[in-house]
Amino acid sequence: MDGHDDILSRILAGETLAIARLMSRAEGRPGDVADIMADVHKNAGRAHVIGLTGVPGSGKSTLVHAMAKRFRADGRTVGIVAVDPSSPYSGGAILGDRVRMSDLATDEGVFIRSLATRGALGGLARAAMDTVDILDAAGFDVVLIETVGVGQDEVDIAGAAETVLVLSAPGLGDGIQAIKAGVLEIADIHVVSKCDKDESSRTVADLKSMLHLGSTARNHLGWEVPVLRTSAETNLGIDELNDALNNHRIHLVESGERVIRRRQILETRIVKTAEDLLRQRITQGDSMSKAVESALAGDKSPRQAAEELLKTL
Ligand SMILES: Nc1nc2c(ncn2[C@@H]2O[C@H](COP(=O)(O)OP(=O)(O)OP(=O)(O)O)[C@@H](O)[C@H]2O)c(=O)[nH]1
Ligand SMILES: [Mg+2]
Repeated sequence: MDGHDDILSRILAGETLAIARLMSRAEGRPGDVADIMADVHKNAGRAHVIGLTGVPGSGKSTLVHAMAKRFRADGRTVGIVAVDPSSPYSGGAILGDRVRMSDLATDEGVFIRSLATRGALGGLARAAMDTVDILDAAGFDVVLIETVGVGQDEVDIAGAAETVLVLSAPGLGDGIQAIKAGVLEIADIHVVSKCDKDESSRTVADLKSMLHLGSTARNHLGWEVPVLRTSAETNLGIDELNDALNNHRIHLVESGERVIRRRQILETRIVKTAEDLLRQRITQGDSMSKAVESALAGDKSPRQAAEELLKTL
């Protein structure tokens, strides 16, 4: 059994095996690694954490790949957290991601981790954020998180990044409309992918008019949310996206928004983790079955039973 200090120093030194092992433990049995994760968290905070979300098939993985290559060209190391969508229609994409990512897989400066959604048990957001912390503490310069912009958890995960990219693509059933309400608003940078396709000008125009109409959920303190066009096929817009990401980071620091953002991110993490812990506690033991029995017998309403259950904690 490795000692705590030994694991920590191996993580901080960026040792691949130690990183992968801690990720697995943090994902599966977070309670067992709470102390080490606390030290990992203390050592995190240097990486540029970028969240990328968009509807299934919008080109997220392809763009992540192109961005990772661009960062590597500047000598920056990259951690990638791919949150696999649980939706059945995207089931095939997981293998596709692996194949597409494979030329990065042999690069020592890139670490790719796929996280599986774990259905009703939840805990995905917590696990994703712990994974980001590990990569950050291990010294990766940029950490990219890819999530599908469909489930609330997935949107929250992408939203809990310093810089949030929302991807739209032409030809995906009225692309812009298909994206979950509220997702467009979390963007610091909008990207329209697949701009090698003719219909993409239409998508850009639709997006711009929607952004013009809607209010933004975030106070960006002077940051103008750009709408960028990319094509992973022709490499169009990848340099511009890289510039925008760098500019956004500078903006965060100079405007003071970074502190506000960190506060929001921590709040999300604490709420998500508290939800996890609470769910675990109320479903363990026999208090739950007692609560169900009392509701079934008509002695208590579901709400009264729930309140009673919380009192037993
Ligand atoms: N023409 C064109 N096709 C693209 C581009 N980017 C991605 N695609 C294609 O779009 C499809 C989906 O790309 P992915 O990168 O897997 O999309 P995703 O958003 O990660 O998909 P999920 O993970 O399943 O949600 C693939 O067939 C890609 O080859 C692009 O810039 N131009
Ligand atoms: Mg993908």
